[in-house]
Amino acid sequence: MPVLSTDVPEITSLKGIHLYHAGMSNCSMRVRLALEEKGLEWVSHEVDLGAQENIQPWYLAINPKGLVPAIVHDGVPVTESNDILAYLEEKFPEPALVPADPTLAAEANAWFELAVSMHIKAIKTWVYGSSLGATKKRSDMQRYSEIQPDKELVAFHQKSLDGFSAQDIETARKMIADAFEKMEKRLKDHAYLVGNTQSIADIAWLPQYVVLGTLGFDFKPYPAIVAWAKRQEKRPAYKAAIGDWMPKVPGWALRIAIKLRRAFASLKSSRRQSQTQI
Ligand SMILES: N[C@@H](CCC(=O)N[C@@H](CS)C(=O)NCC(=O)O)C(=O)O
Repeated sequence: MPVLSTDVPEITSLKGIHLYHAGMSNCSMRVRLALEEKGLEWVSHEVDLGAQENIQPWYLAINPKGLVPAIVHDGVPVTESNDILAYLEEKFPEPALVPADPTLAAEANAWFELAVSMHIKAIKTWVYGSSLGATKKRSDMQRYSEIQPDKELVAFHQKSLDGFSAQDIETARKMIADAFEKMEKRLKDHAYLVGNTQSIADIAWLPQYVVLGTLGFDFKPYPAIVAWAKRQEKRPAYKAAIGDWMPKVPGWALRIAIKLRRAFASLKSSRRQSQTQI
């Protein structure tokens, strides 16, 4: 489990739970949901990914991979959303988010692992390829590739700058659709993904629904997932963990704003290119 050791006084002196996160980051949403479901107090530190704050030295001292989320609990940094949830479960077992029954616990972990395993190849590829576009600048890539030990992530960001192919995006969509079909089957006659209570399985997947839905993924084929998400949105944890961190405009307006931003950026870059060619 990435519980990291550090001797940086600004980190070791922190008391309580400090969360380093970003509003629309689905991995951050998971940790916020777990903290809220467990009724824990936490101090928010928003990390501006657009401004590359995540690869500044002060943040790399907390998470050497430069990724959100991370927590610092009583001076100890813990990274990776699945490991943070396991850590919180161990330190704050009530209310339990991992079922006591070992078979159900294995099922819940399998749902969580499925979400983690699809993060780059499916979720991020669909989100950035079909909607957001690149969030790094070409000039950031040299430094990023030097500090980022996860080479899949480096390749991902390079590809988001070079452009995903239609095939990449379709493969991602298909992987997501396969997972949602599995969820739809389960949720047709069950209130939760595992057992009869909220678990890390629901916490792993609700953020995917929220982010993909906001960016225009088609949920019409999945009425049971939509009904589950509506129930999830009524939980007291939802507002503090997700609702309060979402853009204050409806999804359709956000999608138009993203398209305009991308069109403007590509116009600027083609003007720059034609100026250098003259
Ligand atoms: N495996 C990590 C993935 C975390 C991750 O990819 N976070 C994204 C936001 S959702 C991030 O920090 N991206 C910044 C970057 O790639 O530079 C986890 O589960 O916590």
